[in-house]
Amino acid sequence: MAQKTVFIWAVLALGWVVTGCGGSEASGGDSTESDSGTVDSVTGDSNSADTLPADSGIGDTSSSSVVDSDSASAPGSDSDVKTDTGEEAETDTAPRDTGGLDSETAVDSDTAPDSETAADSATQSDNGTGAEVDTGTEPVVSDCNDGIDNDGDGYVDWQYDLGCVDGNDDEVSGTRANERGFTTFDVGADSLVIYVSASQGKDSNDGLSPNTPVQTLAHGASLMRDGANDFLLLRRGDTWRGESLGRFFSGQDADHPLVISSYGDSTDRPRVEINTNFIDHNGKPRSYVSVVGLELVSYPKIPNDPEYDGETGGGFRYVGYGSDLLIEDCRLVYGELVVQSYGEGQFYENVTVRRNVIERSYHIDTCGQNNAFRPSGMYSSHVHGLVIEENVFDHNGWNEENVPSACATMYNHNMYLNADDLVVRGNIIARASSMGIKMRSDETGDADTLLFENNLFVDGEIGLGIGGNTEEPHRFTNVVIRDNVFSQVGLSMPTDREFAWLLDVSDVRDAEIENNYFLHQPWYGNAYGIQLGGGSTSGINVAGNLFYDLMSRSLRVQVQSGWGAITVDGNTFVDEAHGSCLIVHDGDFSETTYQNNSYFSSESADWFCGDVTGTLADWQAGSGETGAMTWNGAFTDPDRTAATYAESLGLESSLDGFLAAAVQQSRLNWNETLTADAVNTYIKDGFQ
Ligand SMILES: [Ca+2]
Ligand SMILES: [Ca+2]
Ligand SMILES: [Ca+2]
Ligand SMILES: [Ca+2]
Repeated sequence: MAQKTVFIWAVLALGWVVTGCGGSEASGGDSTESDSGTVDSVTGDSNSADTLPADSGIGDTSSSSVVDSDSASAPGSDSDVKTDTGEEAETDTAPRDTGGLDSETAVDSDTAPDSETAADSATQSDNGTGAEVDTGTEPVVSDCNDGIDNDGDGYVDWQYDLGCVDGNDDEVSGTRANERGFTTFDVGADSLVIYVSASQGKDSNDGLSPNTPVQTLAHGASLMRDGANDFLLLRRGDTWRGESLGRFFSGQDADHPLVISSYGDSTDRPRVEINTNFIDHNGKPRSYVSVVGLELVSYPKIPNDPEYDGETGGGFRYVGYGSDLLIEDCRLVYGELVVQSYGEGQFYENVTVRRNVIERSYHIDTCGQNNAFRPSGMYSSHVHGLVIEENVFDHNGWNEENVPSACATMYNHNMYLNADDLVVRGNIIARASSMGIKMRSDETGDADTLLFENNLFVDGEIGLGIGGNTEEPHRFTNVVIRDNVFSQVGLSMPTDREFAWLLDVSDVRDAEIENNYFLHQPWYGNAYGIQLGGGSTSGINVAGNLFYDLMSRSLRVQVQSGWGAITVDGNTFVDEAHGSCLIVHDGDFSETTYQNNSYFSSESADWFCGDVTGTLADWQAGSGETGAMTWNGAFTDPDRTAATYAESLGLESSLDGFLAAAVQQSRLNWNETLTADAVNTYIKDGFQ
């Protein structure tokens, strides 16, 4: 962690500009260039959807034939995939780089040790959502562990009945609110349920019962029916290698999806070691599919794997269109989740990504800001209705600790998103190569109705960036950013560049930025809590946020002529240690209203910089702020971080220690204390 004493003046003089993905190059000092430099490649990404070559190989999208041929060709589909979506897809679709997994190694080296502990403590301490758990070691008897088919559907207990969240539940599927936040399923009267076991199955079996499972995923898939409410269940604790499902199928309708899930006595997810995408729509429509509870690891990216190459792998490549796709409770290691609408006037709609762990997507040879490879954790383009909630996105875009040439770059992120009706809620977004979330939009209104709520952003070099890439006005509209915690962005300096930007908002029309916590950035002068920039920023309400322990600038406002109606109201700005400017406001005040904010800086005189420099009195005179006051309060425990939280749970007292436990989350080993909401509540409670 470098410590910096850079003067703000220097920063200003260099004129850093936030530019989103490309913009992350800021520290180089060149904003504009970086933009344009990266823009191309970046632009390629989002445009790629449009320019993707049609699937030449596979002409028809019509239902059944496609299905057959698809699934048939699944194993061999590599060639298809590559040829079809070709180079463009690769360069463009950043996502395609689904890393492999070194799960073993990864796990060993950094994740495993703690995780065990975490898991243990978890289970003991709070796992028992039910009151029963507390009462001691006696297993609680519930419908889901009583040996009885309580709901008469032919499936017994948590091992086999998909209406069970775990052993402490009933066998009927309910709403997520009634199933502790997980998606459960009822098997339909006309559903087929196909069992697959790598360890116990034979492809000569019928696959219709847990006693007669088939062995390979491809054979299991061949028994499914396209357009049906069928279930492909993988035996938990088993491992498959080198198998994938190609394009797979569609389900019946939104309420009767086709489901890939799991069964059996183990609480370990079924593990599929892949060397290509597990599912790859590859330009075709697919709808009503739920993939639940799988571990997908790209084995050519497992450092000690005999077939290691550091390049090959995959995850989910949803490039095509369709609706009502769910990915839940999966762990994706070294791979990428891509949802990219492709096809004239065709879009993905209602895509839900929940309670997954997506970690360490990477590609070798990314050092020196090489942008030839663009692994991120998740990539989306032109999705209509995208919900991303309660996931762990950790350490995506790089894996330098385990693979020295897999360096962090400014191009790779935990999430790289374009969507309308986007909800990003309750996620842990940690240790990104560059940005926790990069929002992308190249045209006016091309990303509309975006909600970011109660996420934890930690480490990386930029928290959430909304802007960059082009200068079209109002590229982002109707944005709500509330109740998030941004803490220790810049902690590990992934790309070795000394800066930390927590939230950048540029060319946004109508945004509520409310009740967020911008915390703990004691290292760099090239830094801010929030930056408002761009040429068309308007209708922005920054209210009720807390800025604490930020070196350099808490709020940076760079007014331009196209701005309108900016309000900064009722925020608290406190720097007790770094002698910082709390607000740097460049430009006039005709479109900005400051009111009712509280301020304290350890800087002797200049609490404010930019066009009004000086004391609070100077600021009030120059900015016209009414109701401003000097903060003279005290916080109960403002130094709380993910590390101190980990310590409070009995884990290693570090961010790494916390994340090592968090990436072990799964439905059958769920620990409420390891959620973003739990960490955020703990941190926020330190500011009472
Ligand atoms: Ca039962
Ligand atoms: Ca049952
Ligand atoms: Ca239930
Ligand atoms: Ca049931």
